[in-house]
Parts: sequence; C-alpha cells; structure tokens
Amino acid sequence: MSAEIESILHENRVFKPSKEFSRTARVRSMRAYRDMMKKAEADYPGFWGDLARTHLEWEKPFSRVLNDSNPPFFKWFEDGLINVSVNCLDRHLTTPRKNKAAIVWEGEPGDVRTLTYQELAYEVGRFSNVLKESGVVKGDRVIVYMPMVPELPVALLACARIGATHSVVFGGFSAEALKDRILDAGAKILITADGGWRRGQTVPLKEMADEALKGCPQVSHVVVLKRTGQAVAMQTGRDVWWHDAVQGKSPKCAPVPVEPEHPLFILYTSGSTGKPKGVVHSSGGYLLGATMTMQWVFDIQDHDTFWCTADIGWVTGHSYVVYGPLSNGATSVMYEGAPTTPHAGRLWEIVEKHSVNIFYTAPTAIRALVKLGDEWPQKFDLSSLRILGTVGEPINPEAWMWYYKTIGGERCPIVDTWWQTETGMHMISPLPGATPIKPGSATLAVPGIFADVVDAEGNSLGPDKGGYLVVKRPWPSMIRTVHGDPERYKKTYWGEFGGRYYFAGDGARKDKDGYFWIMGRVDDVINVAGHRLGTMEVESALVSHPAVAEAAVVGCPDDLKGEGIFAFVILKGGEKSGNAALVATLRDHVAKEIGPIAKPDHIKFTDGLPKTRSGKIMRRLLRDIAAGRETKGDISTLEDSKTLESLRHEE
Ligand code: 7RM
Repeated sequence: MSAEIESILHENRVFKPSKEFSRTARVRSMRAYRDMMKKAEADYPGFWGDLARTHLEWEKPFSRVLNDSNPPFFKWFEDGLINVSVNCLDRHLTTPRKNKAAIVWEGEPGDVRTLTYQELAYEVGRFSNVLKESGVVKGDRVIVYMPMVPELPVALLACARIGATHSVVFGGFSAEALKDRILDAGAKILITADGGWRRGQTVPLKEMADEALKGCPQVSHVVVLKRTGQAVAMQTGRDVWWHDAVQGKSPKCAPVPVEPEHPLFILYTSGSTGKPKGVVHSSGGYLLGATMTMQWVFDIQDHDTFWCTADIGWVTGHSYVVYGPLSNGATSVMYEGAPTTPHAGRLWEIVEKHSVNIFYTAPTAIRALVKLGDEWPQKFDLSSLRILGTVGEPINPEAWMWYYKTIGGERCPIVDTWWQTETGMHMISPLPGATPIKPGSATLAVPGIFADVVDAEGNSLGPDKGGYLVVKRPWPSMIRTVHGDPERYKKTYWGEFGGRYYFAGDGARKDKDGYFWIMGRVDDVINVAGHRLGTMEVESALVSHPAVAEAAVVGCPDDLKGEGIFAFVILKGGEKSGNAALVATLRDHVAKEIGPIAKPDHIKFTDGLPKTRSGKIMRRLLRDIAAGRETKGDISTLEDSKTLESLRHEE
C-alpha cells in the first residue's frame, strides 16, 4: 500500500446536543461515553461480556467471552447457547410489549399492516414449522428473495428459530446474480414471492427466480408468497404457495438453541471484482452488536417509532429493520416501495402518518430529496422526529445541513453512522445525547470499538493526516469468515499491517478533537502530481456550490500529472448541461474551497450517475468512462445500466 492520503477539506461547524435531549437519553454526556470507553479499554472482553449477560437472553450462559487463540478467527461467548428468535420475540411476550407493534408496514399501493409482537411470534412459529417440514435443519442455508413485506422478517426469524442460516438476496438483483448466490451458499430451499411493488410497477420475482433455478437443480423446495397477484408458473412438487404451506400449521415451534458462533446469516457483497463475497455473521455476537448500537446510537426508547428505510437485502436492513429493533422490543416501520411513488413526498407522508420518531436513510436518498424541492417535506408534519441518521457514504456538509434544517427542524441530532456489511453494527457514530456533531463527520468510535487512522506501516497518524481506517481489536458482531473461503477472509480483512488490524478499505483522517472524517474507499484515491487526494473531499467542495446537486469525482490519465481529476456533475433544477462559464466557475470554486491542487481538469454534466442498488456511486465504472475505456468486471450490482450508456454516449 502506498503513502498517506492528503486531507484538504475543512469544516468548522459544531452542534451540541440540547440539554433537553440529553436529559432523557440513554447516554447523556461525553463523560458517560468516556467512562464506557475507559471500561472497555481496561478490559474489553469484560465490557462486552457484561453487556451480553445484561441485554441478551441465553439458553445456556457462556463462561468465557472471547477466544482469540487463532486470530483472525475470533470466537465470542463460545460455550453458551442462544436462540436469536427467542431474543427478538419470546422474551417480549411476557411483558407489556406483547401487544405492542413490532412491525408497522406500508405497501407501495398504500396498504398498511401492523403486527404486534404476539402476532409476529405466531406467524414465525407457523413458518418455522413449514421450514421444518420441508426438511430444513440446523445449519442449512435458506435463500430469501422477497419484496419488503412483513413475511420477509417472518422468514428470517423462522430460520433463526430452527438454526437455519438465511441469505437474503435483494429483490432488485437479476436472475444471474441470484443463481450465483444460491450456488455459492449451497441452498436447497428458496423463499420468494410472485412479485413486489416498485414505482407503480410489479417486479417479477418468481419469474426471475425460475430463471435462476434453471441453473440450480439442487433446490428442491420453493415457497412463494402471493403479494401482487400477478400470474406465475408453479412447478408441481417443488413450488408451494406460502398461504397453503402455513395452512393448519401449529404456531408453536420449539426454538433450537445454537452455539453463539453458529452462522445466523450470510450476506453477499460485491467484491470490487469477480465473485461475490458471502460475509458470514454469527448468532450471539452479531445480535449483541445490533442490540447495543440500537440503544447507543438510536437511543431507542419504548415509546419510539423507528424507521430505517433500507431494504432488508442490505446489512442495514438486517441490523436496523429486523434484529436491532426487535431484540429491543421496539416498533420498526417497513415500507415496500419507491421513495417518490406516488408522489415526491411519500417518505414524509409516512413519517407523519405513523408519527416516526427516528428516521435513518442514506445520503444518496437525501441528495435525491433535496433535488425534489423543499415544498414536499413542508407539506407534512415532521414534528414527531427526534433523531435523524445516515449511512452508506460520506454525507457532504451541504446535504447534511439540508437534512438538519428542512427535515429535522434544527432540533434533531444527526447520527452519521460509519460501518460495513462486515462489521455487522455501527462502528463510528455520534451518540445523540452525548456527542457534539460536525456536519460530514461520523465523529467517534462507539463504545468498545478501537478504531484508528494509520499509515502504511500501521503507525497511528496525528491530527488531520489522512490514512487507513482500521479497527485494532476484535468486536462481537464482526464478520467471521467468507462463506467457503476462510483464506479470502484472512487476506481481504487482515492481510495488511502484519495481520494485527482489521482493514476493510476506507481512507479517513481524525481531526484535532479525534473526530473521524471518512474519505472514501482507498481504491478511489486520486494521485495528482504525487498528492494523494480522497474523492469525497473534492465532491463535497463541488456540491457546496449552489448550482450543484450531486458530484462524483474520479482520476483520469494525465500525461503531466500522472493522474488528473475528472468530475461528473449533476446540476440542481434538472438542467442537463452547463456551459463553459459554469465549468470555469466550478473549477474556481473548488480551488477556493480546498486549493488549486484539487481543481477538476474535466467536468462533465450529467443527469445520472452509475450507482449500486444500495446507492453507492460505482466510481470504478466512472474511471473507465473518464479514461475512454471499455468496462470490465462485475456490473451485477449496478442499479440502472441505462445511466452508464447515456454517460458514454452523450458528449
Ligand atoms: C452499512 C453499509 C460499507 C462502506 C464503507 C464506507 C461506506 C458506510 C458510511 C460510509 C462514510 C459513512 N455497508 N460507508 N457508511 N462512508 N460515512 N457514514 O453501508 O458494506 O454496504 O458498505 O460504505 O466506504 O466501507 S456496506
């Protein structure tokens, strides 16, 4: 790995939590936060062990917290026994939460369903018996390819109940991507639906599943939920309708206690090239991470209605639509459809309708909502909101300020949460009642997490020096392995810094207050005349110009400087192109904001950017366009291939 990354962005605004907010928060002050950190520093297994005993229910208590005798294959709570569905359901049924809403669901067409903890437990029991009768036993992998409907968490919790390992494949993935994941997981059963609603249309899930299954002869059972009512082919002997399968099934199903290290799920992430990686998560440690961060970061309280807009096909949906909220006995809102269907205020309408208190979404969604104009949020009553969150990418200070003012009414702390599929839980984030927040910074590591910014040799870097973001000690909800490929796990995440630190590819700096500023993936760093620049900072500078809605920056070949800066820019108000004068203005603007070194050499105006289905800009593809190259490698995660083509062809 090469040298440090230069940091050029500076942001000075600070917002402290209000006294009123802190008074009732779970973590009320920086002092309380530091005390937790001190405890973890002195004895981190002890720190996590106490939490595990206090906040989870064990079928058999563990006697030892951490087994680190074979790094990086760490084992947590090894000799205990636990069942995740018991923690998310049964333990609430003997409390006043029994008839509390567990899931408040809204379909895209406007249908609403609410499932109490008791009702959810009932459905999970019945579906667990369906799985059992289909021959699913502990350790089997179950693929779930469904729309965002309540039966999706039902399916996951039913797997957890009988010790099966689920692998959710996002409903937007193609048949090909689905097939690869079924084969890699070695699954014999698939849970799907006829279709789901998206932008007023139906997504043909069963049809795509059938296509995928042509290449998966080992799949002997397919359960199909009727959601849209569209016509589908059912293969006799293999396919059954969900409603037929649960008919007459007992709601009682004894939970199977599993070892805490038993894999709860596999979730595939697209590696930057080649074969998708099956990230394996544990049962006990994973659940502890999701449970605690739900309390620390979202300050979840019994009266809260919590809404994470992520699809359950992503880790964010696993941890913060399903496991974190349900383990805490919270109310989790789920929405099936697109954020702008049937109108651009749909999200705000749902916030008003269900009186949402905590709202969690991605910067890409926020920037899209900024573009739609303030009149949409202004039409709805957003006064129930008390905490806002973001995840997935660095949020540029402009979008942050809009979110803070227009959505949060300058009243709601924003928790900018840095984490990854591999980390299972939030790693760096403000605690809303304690941490003073700075727009664009994920602030500080959550309790029990030892994050740092280091140089290529693994030495800690001083303030404002950009380098590699690492985690120095294991944590309970960390990735355990890559499914079927432990060597890949070891090499990808522990292959640098002599195997001492976890590194998953991000660059960052810490400021003088120790706050982390994520600079983006180190693969995206641009080397301009020997200066290594993070793309995020140049993008932020561009977006701070009033004409710009969104920007993506990549390196391009430059004979003189080695690498030049190529910026793709989306203008506000839907104009498709800017003129030469605007190009000059934007270049000067960047020079003024961060310095002449970061001045883009090329600016291309566009009305779309290639993104993954979870909203991350695929800079790899933009680099090919900037260099005039053909695109090689995996584009299965691309949201809309048309964007790529139009970027290539418009000039
Ligand atoms: C949860 C999730 C992980 C990558 C990660 C970063 C980027 C995520 C933030 C962020 C800046 C954030 N899982 N990332 N959160 N960058 N600030 N708050 O997104 O596996 O899909 O992606 O996302 O690069 O490594 S993920």
